[in-house]
Amino acid sequence: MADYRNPSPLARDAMAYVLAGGRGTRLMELTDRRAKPAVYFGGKSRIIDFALSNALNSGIRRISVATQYQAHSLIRHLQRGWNFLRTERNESFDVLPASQRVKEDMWYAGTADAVYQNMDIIEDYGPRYLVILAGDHIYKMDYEIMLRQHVDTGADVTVGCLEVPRMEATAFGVMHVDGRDRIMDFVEKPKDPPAIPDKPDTALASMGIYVFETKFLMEQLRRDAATEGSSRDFGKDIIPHIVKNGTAWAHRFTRSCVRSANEEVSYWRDVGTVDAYWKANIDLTDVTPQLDLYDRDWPIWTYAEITPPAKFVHDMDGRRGSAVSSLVSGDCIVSGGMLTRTLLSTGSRVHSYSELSEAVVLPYCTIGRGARLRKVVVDRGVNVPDGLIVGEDPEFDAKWFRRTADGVTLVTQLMVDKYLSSQ
Ligand code: ADQ
Ligand code: ADP
Repeated sequence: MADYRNPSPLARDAMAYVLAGGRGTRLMELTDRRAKPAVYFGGKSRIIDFALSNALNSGIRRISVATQYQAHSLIRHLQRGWNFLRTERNESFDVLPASQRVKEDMWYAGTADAVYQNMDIIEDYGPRYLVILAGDHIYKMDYEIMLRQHVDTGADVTVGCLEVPRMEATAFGVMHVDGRDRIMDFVEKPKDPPAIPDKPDTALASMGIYVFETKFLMEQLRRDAATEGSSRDFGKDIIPHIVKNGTAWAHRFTRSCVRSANEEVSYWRDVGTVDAYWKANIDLTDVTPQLDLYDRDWPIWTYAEITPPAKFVHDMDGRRGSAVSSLVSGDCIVSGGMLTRTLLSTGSRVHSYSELSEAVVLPYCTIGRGARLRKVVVDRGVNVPDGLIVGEDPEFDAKWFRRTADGVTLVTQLMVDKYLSSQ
């Protein structure tokens, strides 16, 4: 972990620029009204808290967040939870919504444009390095180590990367590196991803994390903005251009990327689909999950309301009102009901004779008497009616709710309302 008494000169000279404008369509109704980075994760946090906490824990004290799609709840979260960085301490925190800058009617065309349109704001602060981050991944990473590598190699750009199964690499930028990890070739989302030599089933994928010297990036953004036909995107335009015409190095995401890591393995998840999202949340209920949220050396900061403690009350038979292998947040009352491998976010109520197993329940839900929910994601604020059973009859689940190929059912209030009005 970065030493706060002696902050590293590289991190102190860097700005983290978080791209948080993406829609995340594969999360279906979870991102109908909020951007993917604002989706809740792990009971108390939102997805963007991971990138922001990484920046903070790495010693970075200048942070900007570019927002676009359905930004309201994201901006509200950032203002409530992350607005503590102070100009008078040479710190800064800026939320940069699209369509306020270059031209009033212009949204960010691509990820590079989301930086280009705010060049003047960045240059005003004058950070020497820019750490460009995606706001929609779950991981812990010390960007100071990446900055150090960037300076040591003298690269024009350093790209964070990890090994993924080759067939999953179609969703990523895929690179080919030489023996010293200099990037020789980079293709964005290839249909037939090239394998790592000697590892035919594996490809080296970009994490969408880049380190640049600010001056160099600004030159590239100006050049790209003047290039006919560019989509103004890091993965499609900026990075391939630098790989061809400059020096690009890969920074490998391994366990040693977090100096304090308690984890046995390096953990990084996209949680871009309902299945991946459900699984990553439920994995937290393992006895020793791969992602340790209780790691005091690498805290995941968030905005969280001050709440009374979670409370468990037994039902009339004196049997239920319990949780095993479960995470229960503040202001939850389990008055009867049994939770197994379940994650209950802030402010939920679980009533008598209900049973929840492998359920991810977002904040402020009510689970009615006798409801049985298995392998579900319940959106924020859903009133699950008494006696509703989800996760036992695939046909019923698919008819009224959103059932995935892996058998996870997503339940929103709109779906519940439709079901109830049909009864
Ligand atoms: P993608 O997964 O396609 O590829 P992209 O849609 O470019 O990701 O979004 C990257 C980040 O920028 C996300 O955090 C998203 O929320 C945000 N974003 C998207 N459009 C934006 C906009 N117009 N304004 C502001 N923010 C925006 C990228 C790279 C790949 C790499 C993967 C890793 O292009 O090379 O492999 O990320 O996930
Ligand atoms: P969060 O992401 O904090 O959970 P909500 O789920 O409450 O936020 O709402 C997500 C977004 O949808 C917010 O921007 C909120 O203002 C908006 N919203 C919530 N309910 C409605 C509604 N009934 N009609 C229109 N917008 C809504």
